[in-house]
Amino acid sequence: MRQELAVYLIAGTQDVAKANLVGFLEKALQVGITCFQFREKGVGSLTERVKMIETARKCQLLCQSYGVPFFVNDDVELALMLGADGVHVGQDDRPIQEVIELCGAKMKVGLSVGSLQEATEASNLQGLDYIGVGPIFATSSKIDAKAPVGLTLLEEIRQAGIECPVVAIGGITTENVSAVLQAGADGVAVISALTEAANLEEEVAELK
Ligand code: TZP
Ligand code: MG
Repeated sequence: MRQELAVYLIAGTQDVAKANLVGFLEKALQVGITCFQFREKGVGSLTERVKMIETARKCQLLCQSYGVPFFVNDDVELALMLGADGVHVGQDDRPIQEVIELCGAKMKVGLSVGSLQEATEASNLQGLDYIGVGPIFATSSKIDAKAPVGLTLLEEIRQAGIECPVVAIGGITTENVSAVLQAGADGVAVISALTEAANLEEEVAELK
């Protein structure tokens, strides 16, 4: 799992130019993203379920053709229906124990944490494949994002001896990625660094 977390793209229709998620994802796969999470959420996201499922399926097929894991954000039903490679949930989504029971045998499971306590609890769960730690820095890609936790939380997690795979999220750019990895993350999950990149190929290379 650790290597797949290196450059983890999260995106939905709302995040990409001209609402062309599938086109954007294909470019990102061509230049070497290592994981993808389908996250249709917020203003500008697809509202029709049929369209949403159709788009998710196209993204999944693309990911399969590049050998890159396809994760679904929040929507356990969709992840199971598609036979996704993984599902990612937050602290306020379906209880993680339930998600592991439903999905754990079939796919990878990731959980967001925003404190040392949440990270400790997560590390004691059987069947959890990685934690997403953040938001590390301020982000404008998630309206209800909590206050940034900074690099210190990553350091504290590793100092506490928590060894599970960690992907850092929130405000990560080519400017701060080396500090983020230095602080203990195995990889970085990003929206805007890639969806707003002037040169996608260079951006992915610099995030690695
Ligand atoms: N969860 C915590 S921060 C965030 C999510 C989905 C948004 C990350 O977006 P960006 O543009 O990489 O800061
Ligand atoms: Mg969520």
